[in-house]
Amino acid sequence: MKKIYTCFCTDVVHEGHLNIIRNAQEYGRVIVGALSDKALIRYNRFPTVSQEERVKLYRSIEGVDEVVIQDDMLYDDVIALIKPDYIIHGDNWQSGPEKTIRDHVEKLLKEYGGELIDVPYTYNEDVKKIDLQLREKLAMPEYRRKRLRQLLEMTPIVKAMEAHSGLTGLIVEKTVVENEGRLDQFDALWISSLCDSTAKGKPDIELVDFTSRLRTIDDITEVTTKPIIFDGDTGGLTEHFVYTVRSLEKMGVSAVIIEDKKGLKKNSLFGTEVEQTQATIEEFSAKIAAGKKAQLTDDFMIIARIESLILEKGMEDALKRADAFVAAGADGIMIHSRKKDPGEIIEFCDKFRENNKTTPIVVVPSSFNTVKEEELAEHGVNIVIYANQLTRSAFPAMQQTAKTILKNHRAKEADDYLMSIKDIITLIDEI
Ligand code: SPV
Ligand code: MG
Repeated sequence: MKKIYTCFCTDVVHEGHLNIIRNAQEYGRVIVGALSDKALIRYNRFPTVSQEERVKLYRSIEGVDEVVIQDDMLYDDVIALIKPDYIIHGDNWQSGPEKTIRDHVEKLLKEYGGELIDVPYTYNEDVKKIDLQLREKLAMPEYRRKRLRQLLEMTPIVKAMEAHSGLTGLIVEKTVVENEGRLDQFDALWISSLCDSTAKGKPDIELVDFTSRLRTIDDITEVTTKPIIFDGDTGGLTEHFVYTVRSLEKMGVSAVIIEDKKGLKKNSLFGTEVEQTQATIEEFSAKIAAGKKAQLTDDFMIIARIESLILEKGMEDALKRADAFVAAGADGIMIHSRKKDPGEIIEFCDKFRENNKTTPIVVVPSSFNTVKEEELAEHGVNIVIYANQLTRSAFPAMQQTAKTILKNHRAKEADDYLMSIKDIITLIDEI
């Protein structure tokens, strides 16, 4: 009997999937691949049900003979294992980023005379509604909050990108690229104090108050589903920080990162060029412990950021603080550096990992930007944050447009830098 294979990554079976199975049954024995969590988070959106539940769900579909796990978005392994005579898929993958996966499948099938069948993709009001409901579920605070911890279990390195508005949030949420035949996307959003302040034309000195920063989070949570890591600066007074923790938890934020500085905080990338004071280990440990005591869910993470390398206090001081902050209850350690060379960051990670294999390490490679995610992961880094690149790329583009219009006394010459009016007015999906 001939074998026909399809790969599903859905959490809810709708008419479209049933249509694929109905069509498949005409060709032979129907094998469904359940895309694994690890592959799914790069290919599609985060699952709302577990891998095991998806397998169970697909098994229950009438007409499905077997369900296997597809552990990679590329089909090489399943094709080698199953050698299906046919692969069937909705024709929506004939264009867009998924086309690269389709092209690869077509090539693999050709090698042994297999055949690719595209069936018309089903998209009607019911399917649209299911899609929106799943998105909505992902965006809900109780689901979103725990997602950072879930991602840490699923992927070698969580990739977070800066957002400071609804629009930048959408860019982080929706940008998908094709890279060496696979799709890739960001996992999480970083709400940077630098970029949140800069967007308001204010310096990064904890001047933008917490109420305003909460508004930024609101704008972003309204239009996105990915987990949020909030830059909490110094955390402020311990007596205030405990309230901050509660507010962030309630909003569905996954983690706050607070840095071990006190007094007037300046941006770390100034380093020792400006006066900045580090809190003592005891002071900062007490703040972490108070925050941990205040939090109500197990999902939320308080990550301690160590400024010893920034303030040139040495590696030993950084490592001593890391151990102390973990002992005080920190759920992760962020180590920062403003050196161009990643050497001191790598050294810290290696030394910290000698005695601590599990506490997540976070890095922000703004200065040491030559190092790749894979290398950081090899040294035990779990979260990489691209902290300010969207802001820094938007600013020169806007400035160039402003200058061009001023010089020419009209806007025509700026056309080349601009997206079309049609594109901007249709940029945001309407319900
Ligand atoms: C931020 O993005 O606001 C940060 C990272 O805190 S850094 O600007 O490098 O200090
Ligand atoms: Mg900051």
